[in-house]
Amino acid sequence: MFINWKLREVNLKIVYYGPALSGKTTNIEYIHARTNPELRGELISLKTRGDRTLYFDFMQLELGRIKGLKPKFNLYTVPGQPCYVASRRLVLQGADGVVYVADSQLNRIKANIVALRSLDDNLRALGLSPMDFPLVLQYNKRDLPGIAPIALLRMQLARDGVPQFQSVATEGVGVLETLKAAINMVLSRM
Ligand SMILES: Nc1nc2c(ncn2[C@@H]2O[C@H](COP(=O)(O)OP(=O)(O)OP(=O)(O)O)[C@@H](O)[C@H]2O)c(=O)[nH]1
Ligand SMILES: [Mg+2]
Repeated sequence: MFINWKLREVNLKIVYYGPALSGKTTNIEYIHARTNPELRGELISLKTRGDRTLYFDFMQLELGRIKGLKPKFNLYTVPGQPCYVASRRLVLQGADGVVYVADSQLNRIKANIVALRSLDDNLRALGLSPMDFPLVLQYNKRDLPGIAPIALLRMQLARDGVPQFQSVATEGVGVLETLKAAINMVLSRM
């Protein structure tokens, strides 16, 4: 969180985290396409030739004033491919909340767990406590065949009190609901 008292602006950072190809960039692309252009900035995506996130995606979203302050949300995605571990830690720096995007496919269960553990490790490395860090869980790709039942995903990924959403990011299902939950969580902390 960064407050510019002169402009009465509060900058808050929400990071979309998760295993490779789980749909983090798709979430942010949908948010960008669906929000009022007057309230959001450009979508900046640094991609490889194969459309994979190289460093991060970024967009800024404004909300109306709250108690005289203007909150600005900086939305980032991390690159999910295992080799970009250093980038993930850098992007996570200064985060006020995380949306963890899980891939519902049965063959991605292990990747989901590994990525969630790496999120905890990275938070700890930044001096934060994973257990009470603002987190929203999204179970994405609910449209595909061969997906794990929600109960199984919950058992493996969820923690007490963490808001959870099912989504089909490619169709925008559940995307804005997830974002709203993350925004509310971060604002209530503030
Ligand atoms: N069927 C289906 N495909 C999806 C869904 N969400 C994302 N995808 C597809 O999954 C692929 C990966 O999506 P991305 O959003 O690029 O994934 P990412 O998590 O940003 O991947 P990295 O940047 O490499 O970590 C793309 O082909 C998307 O179109 C979904 O809900 N359903
Ligand atoms: Mg991406």
